[in-house]
Amino acid sequence: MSQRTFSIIKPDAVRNNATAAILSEIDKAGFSIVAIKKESITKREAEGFYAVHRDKPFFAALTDFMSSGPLVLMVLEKDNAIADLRKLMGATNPANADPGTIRKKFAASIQENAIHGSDAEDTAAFEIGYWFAGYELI
Ligand code: FUP
Repeated sequence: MSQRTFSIIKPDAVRNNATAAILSEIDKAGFSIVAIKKESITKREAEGFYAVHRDKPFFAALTDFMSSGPLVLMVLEKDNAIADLRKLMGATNPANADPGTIRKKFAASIQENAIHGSDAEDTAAFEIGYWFAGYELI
């Protein structure tokens, strides 16, 4: 059944001019783009987005990184979108990512790992609503 997920092309990938190549991978994998916008986010916005990680040792560095430059926020749609995007992304640490995945191809480290994708239906709903208004999702 058709499903929506939320994704970010992170600041490292945007800085490395990998945005178009990553969008091409997403397109080839059969996703349609429901909404897309390039933005620079504040540290406070990054902290709200990653609030589930607020007690982790990497929280400060992660939110500094996410607010360090422009990124691309997207809502993507296809059958089984959440699991299929996670598969296409590869493991959080690119060193452990399978060949052919986006993180294997474009990411440099566990923190600067090129792409975000929601990990479940409830987080997808929270994340889409955090970054997009209803009128942007028609
Ligand atoms: P993922 O769902 O694959 O993005 O991974 P997590 O939700 O576990 O982590 C969210 C983000 O925190 C990662 F994308 C990168 C960052 N992170 C670190 O910087 N260091 C870590 O040890 C783990 C995660």
